[in-house]
Amino acid sequence: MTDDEGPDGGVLGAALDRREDPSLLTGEAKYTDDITHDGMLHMSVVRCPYGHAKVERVDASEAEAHEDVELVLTPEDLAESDLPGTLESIGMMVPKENWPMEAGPAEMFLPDYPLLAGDRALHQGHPVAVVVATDRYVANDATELVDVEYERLDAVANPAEATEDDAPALYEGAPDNVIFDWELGDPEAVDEAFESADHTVDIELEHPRVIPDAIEPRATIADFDPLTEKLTVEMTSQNPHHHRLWLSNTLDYPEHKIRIVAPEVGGGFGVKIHHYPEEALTSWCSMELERPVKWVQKRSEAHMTDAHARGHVTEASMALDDDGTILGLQADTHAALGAYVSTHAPLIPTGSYGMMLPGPFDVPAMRVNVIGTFTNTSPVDAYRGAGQPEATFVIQRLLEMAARDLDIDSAEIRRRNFIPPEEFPYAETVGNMVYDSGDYEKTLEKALEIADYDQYRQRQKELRDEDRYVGIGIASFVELTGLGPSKPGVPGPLPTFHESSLIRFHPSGTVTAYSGTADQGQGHKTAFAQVVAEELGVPYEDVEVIQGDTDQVPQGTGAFASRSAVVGGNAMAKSAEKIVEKATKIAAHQFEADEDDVVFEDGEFSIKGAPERSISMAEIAHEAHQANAIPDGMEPGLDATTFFDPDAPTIPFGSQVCIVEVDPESGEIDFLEYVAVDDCGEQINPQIVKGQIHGGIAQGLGPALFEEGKYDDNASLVSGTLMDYALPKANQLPDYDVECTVTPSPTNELGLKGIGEAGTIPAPTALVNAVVDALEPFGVDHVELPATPEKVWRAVEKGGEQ
Ligand code: MCN
Ligand code: SMO
Repeated sequence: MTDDEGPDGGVLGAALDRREDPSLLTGEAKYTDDITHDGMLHMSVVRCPYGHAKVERVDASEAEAHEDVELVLTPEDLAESDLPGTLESIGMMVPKENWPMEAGPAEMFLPDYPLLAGDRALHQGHPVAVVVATDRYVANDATELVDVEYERLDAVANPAEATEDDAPALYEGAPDNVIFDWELGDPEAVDEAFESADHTVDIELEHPRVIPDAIEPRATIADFDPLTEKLTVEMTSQNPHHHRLWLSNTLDYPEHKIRIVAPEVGGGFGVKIHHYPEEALTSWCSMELERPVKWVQKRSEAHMTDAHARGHVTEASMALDDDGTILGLQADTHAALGAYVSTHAPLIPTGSYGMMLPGPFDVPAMRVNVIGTFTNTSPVDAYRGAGQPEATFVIQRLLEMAARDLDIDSAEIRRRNFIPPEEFPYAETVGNMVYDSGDYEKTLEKALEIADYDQYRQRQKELRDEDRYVGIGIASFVELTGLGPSKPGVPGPLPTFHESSLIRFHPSGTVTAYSGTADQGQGHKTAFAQVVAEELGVPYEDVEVIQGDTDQVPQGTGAFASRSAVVGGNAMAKSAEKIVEKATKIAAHQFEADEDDVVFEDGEFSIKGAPERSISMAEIAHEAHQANAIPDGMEPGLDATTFFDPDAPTIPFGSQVCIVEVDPESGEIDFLEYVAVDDCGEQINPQIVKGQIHGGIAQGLGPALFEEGKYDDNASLVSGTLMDYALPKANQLPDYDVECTVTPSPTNELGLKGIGEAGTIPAPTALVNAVVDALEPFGVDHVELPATPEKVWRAVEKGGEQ
């Protein structure tokens, strides 16, 4: 097998270089901010500087008087307009009886999410007004001419404190700041497990808030054409068709009159899924002015207003028998959802966290309670891993504590608890999930072998005698990927969770393939071309892939929940199958043979047993368009469209082993080894898969080591810029050894599972487990995230006192 060939000798599964890279790496690629239109204006946003404030008065007169200012929109204008003016969250769009999870929140408090704060601004950065001017700098400066009078109110940022009696309520209808109080599992079975257990462990932890930072901030150009009445919106979107529907609702404007185009998008990681005020405000301004309007977010605005992530306060415990077998698990979590309920926010701490809490383990009894709370902060929503780094942290920290107490090796306690391979396909869990396929131990064994685990355990003992502290951290995980289906009953937000594909065969035999998903750097144009080329038997170079334009692609869902390969890839394969089916009929007609006698191999049709006479797929495409020699009554052309709605999500898995040396004097952490073994089923392109795992680990280690979104007691963001928010740099991260095992998913023909988030999920846990293991001689039993040198040092000091 070379890099140009997959396991079966074809292009599917080949580790090809990504075809999109030359333009991305040479700076040729066009991002939203690279685009200009004639007569384009620029929007800038006036934002509330406080965590919580009454908006007493907005006086725009001075800004309006500026000669280069074309428009100022205030809350009064919004109230006077006939726009709905609020954003929807999926909680609003899904009737309760159709809540896409069996165990979904029974009730939710869902307030309006206004485009512009009215009488009250509920978090720092919420838009209060917008200014449109002829030039970006004038627009920015003119925001200072809008005179807003605020009265500051008490604010709360911590999700657990938000539910206390003396906390300020964000909404009258939710005096305790509770959005939902969700419980899953069997409390009685858990009580019994804890009563009968030989051993229990418990932990109180905070999973700190993470602020996502894609290289490209959010940006929008809205261009309303008064003649055609078409609104074209170029924007940084992971899911253009969803954004079209949401914008249609927010602006009360027909969906077919809106075209969303996602140009090259410089990273999304979840942030660019959601529906925010600014894209709708830009569109509204363009419709008012009948001119193109551009808005480009500044980094400090991104920190204040992009959906944040994690932000849990948790108490959890585990019951085990004395050989380390898990008997019960319980967790009580306060999850900060911010000042408004963002698009998918309720699903993250429930479906992706609560239901995934058992991880890869056979947990016989579980109870989890999640209280989603309002806080005076930016909304919290999906971000790479979405709830599962949090879930993995809880169960894998508890298991690690139990291993230490019971004096069982960290790897061994995991082996004893994994769901065994014979339970598959379709192992059912106490989280109400169905896992499709798995061989969890295999990834662990492979990771241990690569990391030379046994040798490091030995070294660890020897080095302690030299006052050197090496620690080994293991984290095994599973993940919910490949969402759908769309139909309720299985996790998956509406409006859609299926994926479309359209394959167009041109008369010359080349192909354009359209996919409903839209990438932000994941390499879909390469991967989907591999699927199409393989299935159609045409050269890879003859296939072009188009995404990210709602007027070109029939319908779509988008790139998130690591779903594009599974749902989009299989949609492609299915359209290709339809084409092969029709082409077979044409070939039979040409051969004057029975359809059943026609074989299709390596892009050539021939008659069984008579390979000397053959017709290529490209020739058939030509014939199909010529329509001279096709069966009577057959439509000309050779295109196919598919909407693929899978029956179930896919559950990839893996294990990471992190080996560090910790300096107890300074709290500094040095990486010695970092091994990740992942299983995402079959792979379309192993090089892309590895790249995804690399990026994913970095995104998990950032919040493990340094990243923390902090608000002060007034809910003012302390980490508002990259001066105060430490993104990891390449030289601070280890070299990774990345390997894969292959356990195909039975849910889809290609046998794929998602990989886009897998690296991120176990990384914080692997790191903390390693640090705690290193510091065992100091009595350290936990280090909070992020494990900064200060926290590590304090843990050593505190541990020493015990
Ligand atoms: N792939 C494959 N074989 C598989 C699975 C995936 O070859 N068995 C390939 C796919 O063809 C695709 C890539 O790996 O090129 C990732 O596929 P998938 O796991 O389906 O994820 P999506 O394409 O749906 O991307 C979303 C996912 C998520 S949810 C986040 S968050 C994240 C991630 O991708 N954001 C990213 N990786 C990112 N990578 C980049 N560069 N930028 C982001 O914003
Ligand atoms: S957080 Mo990924 O875009 O689902």
